Formats: sequence, structure tokens, C-alpha cells
Amino acid sequence: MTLSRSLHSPQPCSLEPHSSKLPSSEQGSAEQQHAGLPQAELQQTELQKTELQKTELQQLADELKTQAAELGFRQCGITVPDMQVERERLQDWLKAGYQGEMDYLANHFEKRLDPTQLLPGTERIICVRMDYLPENSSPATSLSDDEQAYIARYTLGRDYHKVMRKRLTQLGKWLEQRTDKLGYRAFVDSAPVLERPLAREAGLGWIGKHSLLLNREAGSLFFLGELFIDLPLPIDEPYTEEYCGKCTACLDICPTQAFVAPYVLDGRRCISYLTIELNGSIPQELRPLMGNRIFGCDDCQLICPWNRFSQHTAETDFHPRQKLDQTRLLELFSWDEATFLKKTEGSAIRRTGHIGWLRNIAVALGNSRGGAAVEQALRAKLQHPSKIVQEHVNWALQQLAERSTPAQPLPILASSGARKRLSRFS
Ligand code: B12
Ligand code: SF4
Ligand code: SF4
Repeated sequence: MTLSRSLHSPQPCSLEPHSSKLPSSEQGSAEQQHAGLPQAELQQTELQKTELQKTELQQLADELKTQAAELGFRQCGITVPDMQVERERLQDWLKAGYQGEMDYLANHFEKRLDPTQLLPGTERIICVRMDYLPENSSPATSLSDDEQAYIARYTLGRDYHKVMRKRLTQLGKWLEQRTDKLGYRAFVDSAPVLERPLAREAGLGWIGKHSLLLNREAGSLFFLGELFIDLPLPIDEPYTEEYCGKCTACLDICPTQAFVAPYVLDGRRCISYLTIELNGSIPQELRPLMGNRIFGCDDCQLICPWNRFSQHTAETDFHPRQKLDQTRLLELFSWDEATFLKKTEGSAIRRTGHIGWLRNIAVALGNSRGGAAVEQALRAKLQHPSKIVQEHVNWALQQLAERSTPAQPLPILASSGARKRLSRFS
């Protein structure tokens, strides 16, 4: 992959600063204009020109941020394409195998650390964030009702990859119109890019102990995205402070105890991984700990004190579709594949596939209080062609045969302190 101008404009790629479309006072050949000038005067003129270019680039960066805000990004920062500082930590994480089946995380190791290998010619990375928490999507209501499904708040509406990439591309086009021959490319989750450390370097926040990017004004309930550009815009100050202090609430509340240490997540135990990324069977010992979470999990964020500053999304695209914030497990379990595909059109939920969907709901039903209707629905799926579905349905029926109350409450519902924090999101 190259940052080829031919992708965006017919000119060949050049790594020089592209300021020739900046104000016309800067255009024309410097040698022609200054022919015959004494050396000292020439040097001074060159110096003035560099200073002017700097001012223009700064002005452009400022305008870019205003434009980013107009496109719905709550924050925008600029950094250099260099992630070598993460080398050792990334190496250790992969060596420990915390990526599980997410093989793609182990691939392209050098490209993650050196984004210019991903996109040659990249001079700067513009990092943005966009809030996703919809108004009135009370997580407490569905988490505390074992007959309802809990779907992570980030994925109740339209697929964020589509929304963010489109806006980032618009931002790229806007910048292209103000420069000559800009090369740019938008990324959201889609490539070997270390999005959180990049955002930290661009000044968007610090990495919390739950490993997500946190911001004092906005918490962590936002998406990240990047625009790689080949224009040397002035960079922002990295975020060097961190405000977790002695708090360990996220580590303590995680239902599957997925954190091996502060900042270090064993992906294989995270409910987000188990319900979305894992293709096969969910480890039996983790199933009772999942409660009614059928796609993703938010507990480590819901408990975080900084999320009292999280802001509701301004994007209608992220508003819940199909009432996914308040739907009963049995209804979702009844969707056949065609219905699943229809109802999840344009949603990131499709990633789990219909088999993964049924597998996850079977686990949630096994953790519920059960009852005749639940058992009947489970039995009806015993002959499902997928062995994975059959196995999880059998497990659920066995669970329900062993008890008549819901599985034990999960940590986020167990203490009054945790419930109080949850109530902030109602
Ligand atoms: C793979 C992945 C996952 C995996 C693995 C998660 C993980 N923590 O890596 C799974 C499926 C589990 C997952 C879950 C979630 N994800 Co995810 N995920 C990604 C993805 C695609 C890659 C992340 C990655 O590279 N991981 C690799 C490891 C090595 O990274 P790491 O855990 O940060 O490891 C670093 C730390 O261990 C750190 N470290 C070690 N020691 C120390 C010490 C200190 C002091 C510090 C500061 C750091 C540190 O160094 C390592 C190397 O940098 C990114 C998008 C992207 N391209 O970045 C989204 C992304 C991180 N996910 C996101 C979201 C929203 C989620 C969920 C909230 C979704 C949900 N509700 O279910 C959960 C949150 C779980 C959690 N607590 O992390 C957002 C996060 C936005 C934000 N505010 O930060 C991202 C950025 C997607 C996006 N474009 O918005 N995710
Ligand atoms: S998303 Fe849930 S399972 Fe994953 S680390 Fe956070 S609290 Fe634990
Ligand atoms: S819950 Fe506490 S430790 Fe975890 S990220 Fe938030 S402030 Fe940091």
C-alpha cells in the first residue's frame, strides 16, 4: 500500500511539503526572484519564507480542527508516524498470546510501529475521536434484567467503521482542496494501526488501566480514527499526564477477570472477544460470567469515574436500531439467518455471524432464570445444523436444569456503589 497520489489525483507522489497551493505570495521560483541578491539578504529572505510557511501550516492545522469539529469529531490532534515507543510492550503482549484467535494482531508487527511502512510517504497522522453513547440507552435496565439482551453501547446503531471512514475521507478531501497534491488515507480499525497510543501522542487523552483511551472532558465512550497524510502539519503536544491514580475499579469489576495487570488485557478472557472475535466454542468456565451480554461488554467503562463526563453522541447514526437496547433474548433467539442479516444490515453486529449470534444468546439464556418458554426455545435449536450452536444450547439446558434462579449477579450489579455508578447512564 502506498500513499499514492494517483489514488486521489493524477500527480506522482512526492514527499516534499505541499505548500504551493498555500497563499500565492509563496508561489514562484525562489531562485528567479532572488537572483542577484547579496548572500546575507538571500538567507534572510529564505528564513522569512520558512517562517511564513510555518505560519501558514499552523493556520491550516487550526482550520483543519475547526473543519473536523464541523464533521462531528469531538477532538482532533496531529502526531508523527512513529510508534517505536510501544515496541517492547507490544512484543510482550503478543508473546504472552493475549491476542488469542485474533491472528491479525500478530501480523505486520513492524508496520504497527512504523506507520510509514504501512503507507509510504506519511508525514503526519491526524487522530480524531467521536462519541457514541446514545441518549436514553440505559445500560442498567438491560444489564439487570436477565430476560433482556445486553449489547455493547457502541454497536446499537450503524457500523461505526462506515460512519467514521466516510467523515475522515471528507476531512481528507477538504484538506486536499487547500493544498496541492495531498496524499491521504483514512483508517478506522481496518489496518495494523495502534490507534490508542497514536491518539495519546496526538494529545487526545491518556491510556487508562482498562487499556482504553480516556479523556478528562469525555471519559472513554468514543471511537478513534486516523487520517494519514503526507503534509508536515505542525504536531500537537502528546498527552503525558495520567489520571487513574490509585483507582482500580475497572480491573476489579471485570466479570471474567480479563486484566492480568493494570493496562494489560488478556484478550482471550474479554467478553468482547468471546462474543465477537472468537469463532469456536466459548470456554465453559467463562460462560456463567457473561450474564446476558450477547455482543461486547462495557463494564470496565461503565464503572470508570471519568465516564461521568462522557457525552451523548450527536450522531443519529449511532442511535439504537431495531430496539437493540431493550430487546428480549427470546425474540433475538428466534431470528433465522435471513432475519438476522436483514435486521443487522449496516451494523457491526454482523461480524459475529448468525451462528455466533445464536451461540451467544444460548449462553445468556443459560444464565437466565429460564422457564418453560426459554426451555422450549432452546430445545427447538437442539437440531440446529451447527455443532457450535448445539453444544451451547445443550450447556444452557443443563444450567437451567441445575437451578431455577438467574446465575449469580455479576460484579457490576452486586454492590450498591457499582449500581450507583451505573445509574449515571440512565
Ligand atoms: C483488537 C481490539 C480489541 C480486542 C483486544 C482489546 C485490546 N485491549 O487490545 C478485544 C476484542 C478484546 C477488544 C475489546 C474492546 N474494544 Co477494541 N479494538 C481492538 C483493535 C482492533 C486493536 C487493539 C490492539 O492493537 N490491541 C493490541 C494490544 C497490544 O494493545 P493494548 O491492549 O493496548 O496493549 C498495549 C498495552 O498492553 C500497553 N501497555 C502495557 N503495559 C502498559 C503500561 C502503561 C503504563 C501503559 C500506558 C500501557 C501499557 O502496551 C501494549 C502495546 O501498545 C482496536 C483498534 C485499533 N486498530 O487500535 C480496537 C479498539 C481499541 N477497541 C475499542 C473498543 C470500543 C472496544 C470495546 C470497548 C468494545 C466493547 N464495548 O465491547 C472493548 C474494550 C475492552 C478493553 N478493555 O480493551 C476502541 C477503543 C476506543 C477508546 N476509547 O480507546 C478501539 C480503538 C476501536 C476504535 N477505532 O475506536 N478490542
Ligand atoms: S469489556 Fe468487559 S470483559 Fe472486557 S475487559 Fe472490560 S469489563 Fe472485562
Ligand atoms: S476505572 Fe479507574 S483505573 Fe480504570 S480507567 Fe477508569 S480511572 Fe483508570
